[in-house]
Amino acid sequence: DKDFGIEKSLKKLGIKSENKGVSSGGKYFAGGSVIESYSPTDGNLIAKVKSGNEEDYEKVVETAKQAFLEFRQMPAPKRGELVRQFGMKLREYKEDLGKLVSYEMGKSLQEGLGEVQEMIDICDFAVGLSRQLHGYTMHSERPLHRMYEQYHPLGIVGIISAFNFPVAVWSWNTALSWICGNVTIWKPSEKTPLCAIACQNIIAEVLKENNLPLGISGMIVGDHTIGEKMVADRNVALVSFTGSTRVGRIVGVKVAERFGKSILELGGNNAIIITENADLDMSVIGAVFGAVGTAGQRCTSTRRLIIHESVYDEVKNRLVQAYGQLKIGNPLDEKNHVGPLIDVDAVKQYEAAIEKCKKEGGTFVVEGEVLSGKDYKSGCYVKPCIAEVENSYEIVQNETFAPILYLMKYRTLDEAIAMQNDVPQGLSSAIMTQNLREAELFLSHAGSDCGIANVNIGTSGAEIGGAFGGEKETGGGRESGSDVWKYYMRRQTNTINYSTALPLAQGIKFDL
Ligand code: UN1
Repeated sequence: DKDFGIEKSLKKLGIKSENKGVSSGGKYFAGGSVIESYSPTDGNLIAKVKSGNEEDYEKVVETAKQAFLEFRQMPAPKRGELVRQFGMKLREYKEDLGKLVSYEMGKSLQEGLGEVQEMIDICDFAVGLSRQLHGYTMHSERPLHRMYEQYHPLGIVGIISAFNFPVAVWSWNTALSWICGNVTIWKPSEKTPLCAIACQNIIAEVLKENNLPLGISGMIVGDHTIGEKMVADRNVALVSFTGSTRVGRIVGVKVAERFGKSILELGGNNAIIITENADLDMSVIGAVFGAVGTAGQRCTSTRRLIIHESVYDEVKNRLVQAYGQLKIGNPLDEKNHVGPLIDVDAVKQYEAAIEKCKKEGGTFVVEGEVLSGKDYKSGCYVKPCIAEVENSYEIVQNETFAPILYLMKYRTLDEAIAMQNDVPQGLSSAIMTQNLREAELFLSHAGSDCGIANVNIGTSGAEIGGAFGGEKETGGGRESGSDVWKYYMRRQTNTINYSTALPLAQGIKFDL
């Protein structure tokens, strides 16, 4: 077995063969059961992690609460300095962390490094923001009065993240939380606990070097009982949840029940419309990367292609040809395009989806297959496949986290937009066209109903500078860029009377 330098990277990141999965700023403990992290790339055990129990959770929360009291007193630009240093550390660890992401999660090394780059970028973004947490000043209707608004930190932000972006999603939430003056507690996916520990070790260095409270960054590796505790916990002001629509529905209700805040990033069912005016070379590359990148396990993965009838056969043929050239194998080997799925459960779901698609009438133009042989001994490698379908099929209406691409045909652009919108999810969408009218209609209020709508770009690979998230069953949350920081703060309107009288608003007279 080639090692691809993994052992060295694990060592540099402070991952041992046995680890404790609960930490406040890198101070580790754990009293729960042991989770074994296997790599989907080669099926080998990477390391063990002792998970946290409910008592451990309470401890992390207590430490976070104490840390918040100190952290909120620190000026926002100084908190920005902490995030700046974190971004610098990430640059130092980029190779090692990117490699670990690739090895533990299974995405290509390029994409693993890209994920760490997203972390670095959001840090840079947040540093600038730390001096720009602006509120409005408004004119009072009363004389010698001043009115303005300000944003205050919330307290503890809970982050529940998924396996597919095991480090970046955490950093989107922490970089903003920290400059806003919040402390964070992370419950990472149980499928990628080592990536989480590595991140904790990196931020711990920065916290220690600056003599800051370790409770600023907490983490607890644990099962759903820990997630449930966090969701119900009044100490956690905001829960940022990334995962399935099924679980997100429960999280949203539970957090709302206690009038907490939530940010939900749930399933996508993203389509590219390829019009008769599309640049087909571009369309094919965009579609293939969108569908097979991260082995179809991004929330932004391209699941559906809605193709104009006049170019349908040509696009289909080009796709079949492109899929024939895909190299599937160890994602750490840079010659491969497609790595494994996360685990054998995911492989089962891939197989079930293919079967269901066939039952509903779908025809596969590129057949799916679970790969076997010495390069595929983890049992997690599958062949990306393509099926011709109707948008109304139940399987097409659902998100399957696997590289299955659905093709459908349209006649008019209105029809294509209606198909694009006619799914329960609303995350990402794209149109391939060189025609201004088509592009603008797609972006208009009568166009895509998604949180992300692109022209001549695929559905995945969003930049951190924009607000990331989607509508409908995607949950409505936004993370990362633009003015998303406002979700991480509480807003306060302040009116100050510097006159010698007490005039009431709305002209009300109240004399004693
Ligand atoms: C996710 O799949 O959870 O837009 C996030 C993208 C990445 C983020 C995806 N920047 O594909």
